[in-house]
Amino acid sequence: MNILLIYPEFPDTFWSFKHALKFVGKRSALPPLGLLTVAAMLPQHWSLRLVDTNVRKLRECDLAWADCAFISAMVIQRDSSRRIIERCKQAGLRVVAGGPLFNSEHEQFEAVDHFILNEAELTLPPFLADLARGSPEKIYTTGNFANMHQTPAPRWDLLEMRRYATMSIQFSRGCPFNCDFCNVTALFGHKVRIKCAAQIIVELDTLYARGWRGPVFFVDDNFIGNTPFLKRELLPALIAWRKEKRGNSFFSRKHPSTWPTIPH
Ligand code: B12
Repeated sequence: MNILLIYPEFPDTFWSFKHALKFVGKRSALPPLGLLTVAAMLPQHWSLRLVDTNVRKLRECDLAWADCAFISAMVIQRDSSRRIIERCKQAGLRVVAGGPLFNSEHEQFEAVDHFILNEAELTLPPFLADLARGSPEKIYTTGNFANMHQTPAPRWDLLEMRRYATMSIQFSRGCPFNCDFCNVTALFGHKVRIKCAAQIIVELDTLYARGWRGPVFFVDDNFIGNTPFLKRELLPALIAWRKEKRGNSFFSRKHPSTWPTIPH
């Protein structure tokens, strides 16, 4: 099975950094980490091709090659998602969609064949099993949260890394707090779920081995949500990792969606 993993284009907003990126010779700020993570959960004998339309165009030959399209998007990519879904359907592809946009409003996308909602660690395996049996359903969803110890390392080999300003790693999901300006807990829950330090080191080693020398963004909802683990295990592991390496800096976030006054 030939799978096209497609990331729709961002509109020209502040957070797309479109104009600033030209100064550093990059096409996009960050990779589509959701799609790269989902790619690592797909059967190994499937052929995968990533098209991040922020980096390059979706070509007719991509569509002709594929049997099926996997699309991920945020709400801000709504319009470009619609255009891509239409092209995929015209090309006769089966369309599978997941990620924040479809978690928020899947009912707005009638043309999509299958929605894999919430965390793919939980909802993708039943879809793949049903697909193998020849009877996949329209919607896969769950009220549970995934154990991140089972989250595979992203498929960095699918990415044209040099096109991006920053690489990203996700260490945890969820946040223990209840801030009225943020919807992270509604999406990912109050319990902070974490990867173990060894998983993070494998991800960093892979990025380094593939030649990445640049910033690494920890995209966590709240990087300091599990302070004891951070102090005891992750930070010492990161400090030790960096001692032997050159060229990588780390940063974590105060997410823009928690700054309600910033235009987008
Ligand atoms: C990194 C990040 C960014 C980066 C860009 C990332 C990129 N790829 O280019 C930056 C900092 C630029 C950014 C900006 C914005 N962001 Co942002 N961002 C994130 C963040 C923190 C991490 C995303 C990530 O890498 N996650 C890790 C991956 C592994 O998780 P995932 O994508 O959810 O994927 C999992 C599942 O969703 C599923 N899945 C995902 N895709 C698919 C596809 C298929 C086919 C399948 C089967 C499954 C599947 O499987 C994965 C594994 O479980 C999330 C919060 C979060 N915790 O996810 C917010 C988040 C995605 N952002 C959000 C928002 C609102 C924004 C802004 C609009 C903020 C603003 N006020 O301007 C801007 C818009 C950007 C723009 N260009 O205009 C919202 C989206 C809400 C929504 N319903 O769309 C989120 C969820 C944060 C929130 N508080 O609600 N963002």
